Amino acid sequence: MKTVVPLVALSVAWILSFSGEAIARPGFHRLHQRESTPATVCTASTDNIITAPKPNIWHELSADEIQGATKFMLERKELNLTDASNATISDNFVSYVELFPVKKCDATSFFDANGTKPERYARISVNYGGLDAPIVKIYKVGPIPIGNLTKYTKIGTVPFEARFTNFVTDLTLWNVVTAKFVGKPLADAGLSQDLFGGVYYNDVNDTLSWAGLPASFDGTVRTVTQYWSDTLGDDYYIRQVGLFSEIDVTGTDPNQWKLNYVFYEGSLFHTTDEFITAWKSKKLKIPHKYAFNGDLWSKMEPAGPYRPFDNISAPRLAEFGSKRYAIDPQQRYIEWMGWEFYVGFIPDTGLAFYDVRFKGERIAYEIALQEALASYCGDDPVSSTTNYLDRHYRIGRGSDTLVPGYDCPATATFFNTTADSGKTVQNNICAFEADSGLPVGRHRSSGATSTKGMQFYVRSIATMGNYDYTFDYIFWLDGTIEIKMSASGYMQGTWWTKDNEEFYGGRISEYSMGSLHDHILNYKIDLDILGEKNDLLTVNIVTENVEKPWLRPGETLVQKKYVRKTVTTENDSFFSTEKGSPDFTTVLVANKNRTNKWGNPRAYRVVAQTPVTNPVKGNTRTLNNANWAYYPIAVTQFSDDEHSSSSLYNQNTPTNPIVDFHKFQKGRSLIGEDLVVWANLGTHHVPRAEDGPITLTSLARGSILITPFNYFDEYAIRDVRDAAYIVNGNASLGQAPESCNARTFTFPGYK
Ligand SMILES: [Cu+2]
Repeated sequence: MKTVVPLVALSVAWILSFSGEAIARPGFHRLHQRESTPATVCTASTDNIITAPKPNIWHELSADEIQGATKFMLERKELNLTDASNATISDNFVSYVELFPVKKCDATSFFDANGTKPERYARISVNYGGLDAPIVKIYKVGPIPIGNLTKYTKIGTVPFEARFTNFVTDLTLWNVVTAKFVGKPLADAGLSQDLFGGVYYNDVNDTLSWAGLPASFDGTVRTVTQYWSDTLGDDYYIRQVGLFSEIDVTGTDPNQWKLNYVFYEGSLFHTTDEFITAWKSKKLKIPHKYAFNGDLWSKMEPAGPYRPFDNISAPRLAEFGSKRYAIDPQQRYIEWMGWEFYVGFIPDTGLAFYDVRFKGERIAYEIALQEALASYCGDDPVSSTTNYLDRHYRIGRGSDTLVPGYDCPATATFFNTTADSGKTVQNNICAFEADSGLPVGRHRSSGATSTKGMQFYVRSIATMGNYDYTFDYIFWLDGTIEIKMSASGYMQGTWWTKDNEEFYGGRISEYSMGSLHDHILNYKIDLDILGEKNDLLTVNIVTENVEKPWLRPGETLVQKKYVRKTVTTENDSFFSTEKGSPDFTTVLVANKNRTNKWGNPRAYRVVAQTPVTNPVKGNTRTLNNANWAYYPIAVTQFSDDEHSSSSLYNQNTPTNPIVDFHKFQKGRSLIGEDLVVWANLGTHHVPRAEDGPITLTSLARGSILITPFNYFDEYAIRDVRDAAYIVNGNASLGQAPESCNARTFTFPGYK
């Protein structure tokens, strides 16, 4: 047996030049070689600050830009606007301000051809509640900052009842009418105390609460379908008491609003009087009454005996002297191990990535979440109609400050963002390098090779009411990008009944159950493989039954084989899971004019690793507003007019959506064109007791891989030095042992 000791002093590291101040952007190819020295202490590492090659033109609007654009609109007397801070539902006010998407040709001209920097514009929604026929108008305002050339242009309208819920102007009134229509009559009669163990008068002594989803089918009528819970805290999502109701809140005059119904244990009542009469008559079916028994099952305080060694702090990441990545914090630009990219943050969809390059070449112009569908079912008015399109609730706005050391490693670099309100949100993006714990490449024969599977993460976590979506964008050493979503937080539960559980979910507590639902998320992946002119190739696997000369007489060979195809138009580029749909396992965006050393077109492959699709067609809540959810992968020709597969307002316009993804399928050519891949990830969430109190990320997750396919001549990790390479007992080791507690090792097995 030979003993091999680490040869740290001989290892060579690529590290960044770092003076502690801003330096010119090194670029991966400009890094200089320097001998590394072993770290002897674990000191806090510092950020390597660089200057991005160009400004981040995709950066969300700053507070100054938002305030400037809003003030500009307020000063236009002809628009007749009220300051949003004083507005009521029947006023005209600015309800949303975001960056108007940058045109791709302007961006690439600026980045690639030294063109002028694109002007910035705002997209502004104005709620016109003060009109006889209320409406939401959308304006393009700019250029900003505001100057002599700034003007506003109306670019669209949204039906008023499809607007998103304003917590000041809308929710306050809904609380008032809910108490008037439901809470007070049921409490005054003593019914709510008897059946639900509490009361709701919309005051501080309330012991019941309600939550609900505003819904409209075409933006002309607006209803709030409500489930009722106790008021223990922010866990009301799974503490239902068995009461459901629906109010009609169409229009801007609360005096016109009305109760549609209350629903209890399978019985629907059009008035509370009907409900109270049935309750008093003792004819009401009451399988069980809700009574808060002090059980805090829905809280998350740790309890129970310690697991062995759990009194000891768990291992954590450490860095030695310097981080191995560099950032321009102002431009939110990052370089790591050959990767370079800009990070955007869109108020309604969160993290987005632009000009993503690997080893100097642009791989993607844009990678960004588009929409998140959570589609439920059930035997009650809420579960059966819940189809959240979370963009409506603004995923970016829901992404709050992260917990260092827990949400992200303590070594991470944290970034702030600016919300659409203009407020700075601290540390709600983190970026860090981490060891996946899995070698990205390894083999052992007479010797051994093992390359550490380091990964670079950019993460944010959005809490969309009950749910927490962790959004990860993971960059691999080999040129792969992994898009990953992991869900946690509270399920939207419902009142448990035996019948409901039989078909629609699983019981998780004495009173409540989780409802069967799907999470499906859509991403825009605008790949540019060695230029914008690309082709869509598929490699499908079929079986053949053939005769071969080496077989015995009469014997045939059954085996699989490739069918290679160039998809020529959008008629064949919407890949679904339905029978007869083309196989989407190997979808390539390729540059046919650029081949690798072996003659194959250089390409990237998009793999929908969790190809969950919406199994429901015809549901009125998802008629045409989430058509992307039927295709794990769809590919279209790029158009600035098809910037996104969804919109802020798709939630409440299922019959006439602002964006109908099916309209992207125009039959356009995909030959030598700029291609956009729209890919889904997701999970069918079949509720289990272990989803209580909160869902865990071990199961509730999905991912998409974007990975090189004949893009290189060989694997792209040969230049990675943090690897063990052992031949004939001689070890060449990378940076791995350079740690506070370097572990020497023996390598048995040689004769
Ligand atoms: Cu779920």
